[in-house]
Amino acid sequence: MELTNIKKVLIANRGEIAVRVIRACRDLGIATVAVYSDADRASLHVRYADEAVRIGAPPARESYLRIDAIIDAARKTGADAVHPGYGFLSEREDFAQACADAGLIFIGPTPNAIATMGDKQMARQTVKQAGVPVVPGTEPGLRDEELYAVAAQIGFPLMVKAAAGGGGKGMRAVRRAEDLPEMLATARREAESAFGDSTVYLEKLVEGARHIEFQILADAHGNCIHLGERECSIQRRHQKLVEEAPSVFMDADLRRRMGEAAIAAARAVGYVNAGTIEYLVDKDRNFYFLEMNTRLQVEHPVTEIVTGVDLVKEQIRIARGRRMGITESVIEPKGWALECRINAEDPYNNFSPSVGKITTLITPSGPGVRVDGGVYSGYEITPYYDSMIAKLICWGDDRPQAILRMRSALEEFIIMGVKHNIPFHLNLLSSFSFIAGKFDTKFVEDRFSMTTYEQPPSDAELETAAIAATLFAHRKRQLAGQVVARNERDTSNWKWLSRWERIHR
Ligand code: MV4
Repeated sequence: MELTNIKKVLIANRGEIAVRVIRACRDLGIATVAVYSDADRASLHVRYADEAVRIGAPPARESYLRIDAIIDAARKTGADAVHPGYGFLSEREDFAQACADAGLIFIGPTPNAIATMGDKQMARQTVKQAGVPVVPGTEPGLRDEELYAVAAQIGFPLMVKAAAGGGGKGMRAVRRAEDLPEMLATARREAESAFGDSTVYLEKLVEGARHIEFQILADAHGNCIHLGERECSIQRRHQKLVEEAPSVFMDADLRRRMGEAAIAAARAVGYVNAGTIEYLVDKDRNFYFLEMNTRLQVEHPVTEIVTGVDLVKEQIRIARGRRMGITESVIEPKGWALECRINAEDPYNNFSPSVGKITTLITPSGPGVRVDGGVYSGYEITPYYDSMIAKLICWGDDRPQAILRMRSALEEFIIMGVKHNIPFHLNLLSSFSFIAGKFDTKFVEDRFSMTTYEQPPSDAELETAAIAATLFAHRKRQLAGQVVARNERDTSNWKWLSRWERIHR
C-alpha cells in the first residue's frame, strides 16, 4: 500500500463517536466534515467539525444510512477519507466499496474482509480453518435433513443462528430434538424477512459463559497485534451496559492463547485496521470464536486506557498506509478501566427509552475519569437513534480503585429532564457478585434487580478489605433507605439543583 496523505475526514456518523473521531483528527491536524440529519442540526458533532453537511430527514434510512448522500457530501467538501464510526454503515461492504469507487479512503477494513466476517457462517468456517476454536456446529451448505443428522451428533441444547445475523439477531435456542424442524422453519422465515437471506446454521449451546473480546490492530505492512481483552458480559438483550479491561477471568496463559487465536482469525481474512474478535468463554476456560466485528467498537476506550494506545489515531495512521505506531507484538495491560454506558432509558420501567430535553447536565471529572459524550444542557433527545447519550470511563491502578472511582463519578453525574440508567449502574456497582467478578452474560437478565438486594457474601468471598469496608458502609446506607432516595434525586425534588437550574436557564 502506498502512503496517502489524509487532509480531510468525513465522519459518517453522529453523537459521541462522531465527536470522538473529530478529536482524533484534530490531534493529527486533519480537517473534519460532519454529516447530520434534520434532528441533529444542533448536535455537538456538527458544532465541533470544521464543516457540516445536511444529509436528510431524521430517520436513519433517510440520512445516516444513505450511501449516495454521504459520498456526495464527501465530494462536495473535498474530503479524502471517510470514518464510519460504529453502527449505521460501518459494517456494510457496499459502503466501503462505494467509498473506494469514489476515490475516498475508507478508514476501516476492505470490503472483502467486511463481507467474509459479515457472513457469520463463512466467518466461522474461515477462522476454524486457521486453527481458531469454534463452538461445535454444522458446516455450510447443509439441507434440513442433513442438519437434523448433525444436530443429533452434536446433541441438545443447540443454537440456531442466521448466517446474515450477528450481535444476537436471528438467534434462538433449541432444547429438544422434536422442536428442531419447527425452529428451523421459523428461523429461516425470520432470517429471510430480516436480512433477505434464509441461511441458518447450528451450534452447540454454550451456557453460563462469559463474553470476552479481543481488540486487534493490523496495518497494510503485515503487522497484526492484539491489545488484550475486554470483558463484556454485563449486558441486557444484547445491549452491553458495562465493559471492562482487563477481565477478572483472565490469566496470562489464557490471554496469550486467546490473543494468538484472535490474531490468527484476523490474518485469515487479510484484515487491516482495527477489529474485534468476540469469544464465549465457559466456566472451564474453554474459549470459542463467535464473531468478528469489523469496526471500531463503542467500548474501545477501556482498551485505550489500559494500553495507552489511541485506537482512532491508529486507525487513521493505518488507513494512510503507515506502519502502526506500536512496536510490541504483545501489550501487557496496565491498571484497570471500566465503562458505563449512560443511556436515556428508565431502569425502573423495563429500560424503556426516554425522550425530551436535557434540562441540566453536569458531567463528572477528576483523576481517572473520562466522559465521551455527545449531549449538553438544552439538548433534545429524539426517538430516532439509539438511547446511548454518553460513556463514562473510569480507571485506577486496580479493579477496586476503578470501581470506587466509577461509583463516585456516577454520583457526580447529573442528568435532568430525561430518565437515565445511572441508578442502574450505581446498584450494579454495589452488587456483591459484580464486585467479586462473579457474573456471566445472563447476570443482568436473570439475577440482578433494581429493587431487591443480594445477601452479603462471606468475608472470604470479598476481594479486598478496602472494597469490603466501602461496601459495608454502602449497605448500611442501603438498609437505611438513603441510597434509593439518592438514586431518585433526578425526579427533580433535589432542591439545590432545581435552584441551580432556575439560575442558569
Ligand atoms: C452463542 C451463545 C451460546 N452458545 N452461541 C449472542 C450474540 C452473538 N454474538 C452470539 N451470541 C451468543 N452465541 C452459542 N453456540 C450465547 C450467545 C449470547 C451472548 C453472547 C455474547 C454476549 C451476550 C450474549 C447473550 C446471550 C447469548
